[in-house]
Order: sequence, then C-alpha cells, then structure tokens
Amino acid sequence: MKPRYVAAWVTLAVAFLAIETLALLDRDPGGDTLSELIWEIVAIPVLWWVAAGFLFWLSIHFLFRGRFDDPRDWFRDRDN
Ligand SMILES: [Ca+2]
Repeated sequence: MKPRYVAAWVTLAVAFLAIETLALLDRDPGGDTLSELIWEIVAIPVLWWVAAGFLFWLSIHFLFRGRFDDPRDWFRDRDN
C-alpha cells in the first residue's frame, strides 16, 4: 500500500460520510444525497446506459480482481 493514497482514500471516505450525513439531516426533500443526485443524472436515458455500463465494468473489475481490465488478455492462451 502507498500511504499517501491510503490517506487520500480515507479522506475521501470521511468527506463522503460528512456530506451524506448533512444531506440526510437536511429535511428539504430530494436532490441532496448521492443516490438522489445519481437518480437525477440517470433519468437521462443515454446517461442511464453509461451508468449501467460503468457499474457492469466495476462489478467485473472487483469480482475478478482486475483480471479482465486489459482487452488484450481476454483471448490470450493462458497455458503458454
Ligand atoms: Ca435530505
């Protein structure tokens, strides 16, 4: 692990928690939590497909530990 990047990711996570908490405590309805923001963005059909594609890639990326990130590896014979 690289400490600078770990610190940056932890800072991002803490900032996310702070923003999300403020948004949840804000009683004005709609458009302030991350979910509500994303739902407003993906209401545009082309952006829904972009988000779906990104989430599909992200799922494969995490589940297979990045094994399929490089398309050149998809058809490479692993026995050689
Ligand atoms: Ca709110």
